[in-house]
Amino acid sequence: MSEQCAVPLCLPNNCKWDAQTGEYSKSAGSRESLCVIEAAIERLKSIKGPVCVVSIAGPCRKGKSYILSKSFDQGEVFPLGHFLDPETMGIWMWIVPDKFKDSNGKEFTVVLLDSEGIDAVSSDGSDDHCIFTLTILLASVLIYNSAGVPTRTDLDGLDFIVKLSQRIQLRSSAQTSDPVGGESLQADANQFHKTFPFFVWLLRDVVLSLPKDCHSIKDYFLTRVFLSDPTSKGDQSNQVAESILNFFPGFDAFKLPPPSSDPEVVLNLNRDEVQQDVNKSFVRGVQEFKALLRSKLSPKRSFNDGEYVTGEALAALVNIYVSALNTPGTVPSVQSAWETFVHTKCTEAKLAALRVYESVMTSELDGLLPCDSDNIRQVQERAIGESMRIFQEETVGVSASSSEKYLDELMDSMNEALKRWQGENNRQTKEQCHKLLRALKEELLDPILRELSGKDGASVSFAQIIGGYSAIEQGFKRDAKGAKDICAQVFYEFHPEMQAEMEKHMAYLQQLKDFDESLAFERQEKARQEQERQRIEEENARLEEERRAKEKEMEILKAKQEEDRKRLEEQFKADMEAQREQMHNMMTANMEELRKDREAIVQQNQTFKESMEHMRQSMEKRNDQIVELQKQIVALANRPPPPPQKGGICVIS
Ligand SMILES: Nc1nc2c(ncn2[C@@H]2O[C@H](COP(=O)(O)OP(=O)(O)OP(=O)(O)O)[C@@H](O)[C@H]2O)c(=O)[nH]1
Ligand SMILES: [Mg+2]
Repeated sequence: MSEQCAVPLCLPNNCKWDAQTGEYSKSAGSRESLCVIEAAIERLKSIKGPVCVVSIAGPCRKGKSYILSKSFDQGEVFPLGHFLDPETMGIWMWIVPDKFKDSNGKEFTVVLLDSEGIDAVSSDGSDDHCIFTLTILLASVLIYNSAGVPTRTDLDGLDFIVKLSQRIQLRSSAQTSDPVGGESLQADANQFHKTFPFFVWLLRDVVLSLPKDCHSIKDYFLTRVFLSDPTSKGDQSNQVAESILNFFPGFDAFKLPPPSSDPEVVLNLNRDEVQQDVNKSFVRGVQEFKALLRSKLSPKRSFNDGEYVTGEALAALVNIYVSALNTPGTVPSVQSAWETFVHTKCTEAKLAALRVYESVMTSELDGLLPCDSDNIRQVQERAIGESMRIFQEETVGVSASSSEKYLDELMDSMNEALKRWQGENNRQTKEQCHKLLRALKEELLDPILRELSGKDGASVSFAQIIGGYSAIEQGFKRDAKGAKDICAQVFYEFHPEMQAEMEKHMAYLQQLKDFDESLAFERQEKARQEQERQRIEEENARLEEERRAKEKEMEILKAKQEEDRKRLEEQFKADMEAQREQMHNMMTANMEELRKDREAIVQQNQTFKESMEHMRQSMEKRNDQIVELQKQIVALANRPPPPPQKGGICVIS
């Protein structure tokens, strides 16, 4: 299969495409459903950044495939038909290799979708507009391509545009009281412009000039073709015109002259040998159309304000939408499709990030336990850094508010994992410390104690016993490995064992001339204080680590929110501009009522303010958590030392 050719993104069930050879054929069966082509999905998934989808639709055999590839200088990526039968079936896809940039300098990829003629299936005897519906759902810019300048009556045939309001649902049924019913769908229709593509009507083979009072073909559309007639309210043509201006966020029109009067040239428009015979006005027109399209390109928006669609997201949406279109009685929902994608993507990103965390922890701590808790924390910090990087990379396009929940879950899982690592480290520390203490005691104190209970017991001095104890303490400090607080705890807990031992020799001890009870007590008290000091230090370090991890999480969210804010502002500005333009279009087309409705919607539009407020609140919440941790750290550091314990008679313990 040639890499220089478009691939089908989805085909009717009665069409076949061989991924190996690129061969495409139509079988005799009837058309019942749409099939998504995995090879195209794979290509889409490889685009990690935002995409702008330019789709073309319109009647059969009107040069759609030609103009779509020509508009992006892509050669003959979409096969042209030279016969009367429709050539393109389903939706074919080509990813433009050059990168484009939006007004913020953010790169995006242009995906071209060439669709079958609107009337291609009616020749099969069915009224199936699934392909058109899918094209609308996927596009950022829709080129509606038709021959000649339509008259008002020609609009009558475009009822599939009016029917979009029954074929697409904006919000998920959870948010509407009447899932597929009329009312909620009507309410949706008023908001379609939030996710629908920009509508460009491209007229081919236009030879006639514009009337004097029209500055442009768009002006002609608004004042002639779309002009609302109050006496024929509810007419099909009125409804089509209103739907175009109401559902789509923007409208423009462009006309192209015929490429040539010579049928041979027209038929072979892509061949080098006919290029000198192509009308210059056509070539110029194509260049101007290219420029018009360029001005409309921007990353595809998702259902949620401030989020955009990546190649990967588009691949997921294709699958979700096609599955809805194939299910009788189901209307594809823009919101639930996006929510499904966000949930799947963020869950995958969380799991991938957690795997990275585990692998860093395991590889760096393998064979290192028992070790100082600080070592574990340092590894933990590196592992969190790596894991967050993955999470951020995997969730591009998804806003901070949508990904926050999953990031919190990821942090919780990593904290749980840290506790497990620390628990294991504490266990191993304890085990080793016990072993060490026993060995030290056996070596350094037991011989003295044996002597004490022997026949020469009287020759033992209390200083000797204290010396043995000090030697154990030094040996322990030198050789104990692991969590410091646990070492100190084990050392302190070792005293009762010693005490029991000492009590056996009490009678002898009290006879020793240099026996000093308070000195013995001091030793125990020192061990207790050391244990407490280490415990506080550990608690302090733990809180400090928690604070750093929270800060890291906050950094990620801040970076995401900063991007969201920029994008929201940009989208809001573009929205306002588009709304104004579209209201102006409505006014020109005499659709005063529609214009007023739109104005009311614009005035109610709180999303920008709400999103900003949500961002501010979530930042504040995290800031508060960090401040609280900081307070706990200070409080812990300033805690007065615990009072000495009043114990009974102690010897060494
Ligand atoms: N008259 C005319 N013919 C054109 C124009 N542009 C391309 N063609 C020719 O029209 C024929 C069909 O072109 P396609 O691009 O395959 O048309 P299409 O709309 O994609 O056709 P289907 O996929 O079958 O719906 C080819 O022979 C083209 O060379 C144009 O502006 N005017
Ligand atoms: Mg075609």
